[in-house]
Amino acid sequence: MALISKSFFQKRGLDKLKNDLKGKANELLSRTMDQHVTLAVTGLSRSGKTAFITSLVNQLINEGNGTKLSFFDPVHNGNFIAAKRVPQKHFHVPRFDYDAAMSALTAEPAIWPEPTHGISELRLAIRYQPKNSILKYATDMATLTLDITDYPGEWLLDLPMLKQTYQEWSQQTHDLMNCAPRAQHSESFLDKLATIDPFASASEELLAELAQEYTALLHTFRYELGLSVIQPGRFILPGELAGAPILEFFPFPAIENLDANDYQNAPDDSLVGMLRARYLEYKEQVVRKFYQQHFLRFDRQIVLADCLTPLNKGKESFADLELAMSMILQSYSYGKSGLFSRLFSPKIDKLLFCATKADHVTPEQHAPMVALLNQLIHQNKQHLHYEAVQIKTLAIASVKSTNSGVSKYKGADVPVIQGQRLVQAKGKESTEVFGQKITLFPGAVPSQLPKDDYWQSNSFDFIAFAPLPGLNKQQCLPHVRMDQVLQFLLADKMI
Ligand SMILES: Nc1nc2c(ncn2[C@@H]2O[C@H](COP(=O)(O)OP(=O)(O)OP(=O)(O)O)[C@@H](O)[C@H]2O)c(=O)[nH]1
Ligand SMILES: [Mg+2]
Repeated sequence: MALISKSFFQKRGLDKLKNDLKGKANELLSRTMDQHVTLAVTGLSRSGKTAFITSLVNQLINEGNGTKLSFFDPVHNGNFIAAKRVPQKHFHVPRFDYDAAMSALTAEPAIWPEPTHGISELRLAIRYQPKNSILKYATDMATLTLDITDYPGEWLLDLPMLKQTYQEWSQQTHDLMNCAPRAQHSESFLDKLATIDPFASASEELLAELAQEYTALLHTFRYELGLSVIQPGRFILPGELAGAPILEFFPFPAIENLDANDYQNAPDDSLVGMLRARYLEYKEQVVRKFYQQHFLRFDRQIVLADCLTPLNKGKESFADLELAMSMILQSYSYGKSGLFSRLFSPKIDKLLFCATKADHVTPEQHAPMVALLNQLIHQNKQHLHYEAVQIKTLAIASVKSTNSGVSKYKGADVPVIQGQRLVQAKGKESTEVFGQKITLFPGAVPSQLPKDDYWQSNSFDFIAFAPLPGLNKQQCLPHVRMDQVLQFLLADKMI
């Protein structure tokens, strides 16, 4: 009896040990195999970043409730289990305010989330059932940790400054300020600079005052003229640097007795010397630091572009978007000759460009929207070498605010959209005034970069809409192609 009992217990002990070991091995395997993706979302101000992240999170945590994610394989194939928000990794970075955004979109009447002015983060834990990867032998439930970072595209506009001296930057910015449509607004500021002796010792107050004027000009360029090239980007979106002296400089154009040597060697307490010092400090402490502390961590990047607003504003605004896109793309130019690869070595492996607010136009205009965005990107292709980076372009609506249909006009079928018009108070960023329900064909999107004659013969009327009424926090937000976004960005990590 004692003998039987001993071998019985020995066997049980061995089994338990085997099971424990197997469990430990599985746990270790699944822990080491647990996936992690850092997703960065950028775009110029008002391009739709907040709406995009809110919708992406909402689609994942409410999966299956309301809308379909037919093109997102993990959902389509049934291996998606659930997603939930978990505490973010970096406690020093502000939290992306998902709850405030959802409260705005589900309010009565529904409103758009407030503009945001800096970087923020949010972390999701996504549970799924591995079906094809090695993980399936270890566990029937794996976790994909998704870190999402929202940051202003304006910050990327600063990258080219890293290779410019203060003199070169001043000259380039000055040239821009002397061209339409900036010239008219810049005149009095430039006239004022012309009366100042760059070699005289300058006070902090004078610098602060002129920097404020220059910043006010940048606000006019962005929010009144609808221009995209705003440098330095932090001046209109300072984030945590608001009010810091590092943001108190401006371009000082070359004048007769100011040559390259002066720009470099003017005494530190002269106006030009102080401007030079702050410019250099800005490049090191702000621009370079952003790339080192944040940009280099990103695995995947989404660049959002609102092409419709510049089309509405006209030729100069659209040309400015073209220039801004080419500046932004320098951050993703990884070829050996690229500025970026000489300064840093990023690890982004997927790059998604989205033309946002596709619900502002009728569905058959989505293909021209994508074609236009492709042209904006690929005209710079000769300068870009995306080594090992997968690129995709899509036309999306993160939060669809119109319904599309067909209307009869003079006996013919015309595609239309219907929604509640949103009137934005002029010059203000966020004041929203609701208009009436409207049904319209807003116009055709050019599928090519518009040429000069195009602007004479075409008028666009892409209007802003309020979010649809009756949205619900527990349901998926209506969208256009967010499932394709998820498919491109996440599906390969959830197999
Ligand atoms: N119709 C429609 N409008 C949208 C959509 N996404 C954004 N918008 C509009 O674009 C505006 C700006 O969107 P946000 O998501 O706040 O843009 P942002 O890039 O975060 O802007 P900043 O925080 O100022 O940098 C919103 O207030 C809406 O009017 C969309 O999917 N459909
Ligand atoms: Mg925002």
